[in-house]
Amino acid sequence: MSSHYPFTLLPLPYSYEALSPAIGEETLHFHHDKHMSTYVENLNKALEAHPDLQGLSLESLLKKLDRLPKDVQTAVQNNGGGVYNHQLYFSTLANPNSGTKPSEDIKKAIERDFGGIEKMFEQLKKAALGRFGSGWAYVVTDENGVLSICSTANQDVPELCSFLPLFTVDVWEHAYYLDYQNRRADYFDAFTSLINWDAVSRIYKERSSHF
Ligand code: MN3
Repeated sequence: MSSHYPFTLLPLPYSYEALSPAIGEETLHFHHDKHMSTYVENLNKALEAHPDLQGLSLESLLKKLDRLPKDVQTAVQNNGGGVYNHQLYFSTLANPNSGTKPSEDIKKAIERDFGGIEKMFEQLKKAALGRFGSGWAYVVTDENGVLSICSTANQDVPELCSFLPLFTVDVWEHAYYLDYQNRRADYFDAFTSLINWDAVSRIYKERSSHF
């Protein structure tokens, strides 16, 4: 994605079949090419009349949400958040056979803060299933590298509560309905096999370099 307006839709970093059967080809086409694409378009539309905001990165826009002009605030919250969340979601998934591995640093942090990967997924699942309606559940780090679970409604982002996300599960129905209908728990269980640990470890390292 370009770093500021006009934002563009990044292609998926894998083929549309890559996550099948956990997440099917048709779901990925709709989710990426239609849903995510609409957030990008609507974010650009919202910024069209605000040349003063057009040089800002997506993270900067979201961080200064409270100080944005009223007529653009909700549009940036919903569509900017939509772009941010989907970018994170799609870029931290991979085919389960691609052999990605958690780094030693993140492995240690997961052990220390959750008691292991399975326990981390148990807590993330609780947040994902507990989110009423549409939203997201994340594994996040704080400024000291301590990991925890966070959940947001709609397209809100964890930056709004000063957490730095490492990866996320989209629990909007559009993310799983074609494959799982109402079975959000089954979608979640399949999702855990798709984590791109190389990407997540890289993000943790980037976040950690600011600590
Ligand atoms: Mn989605």
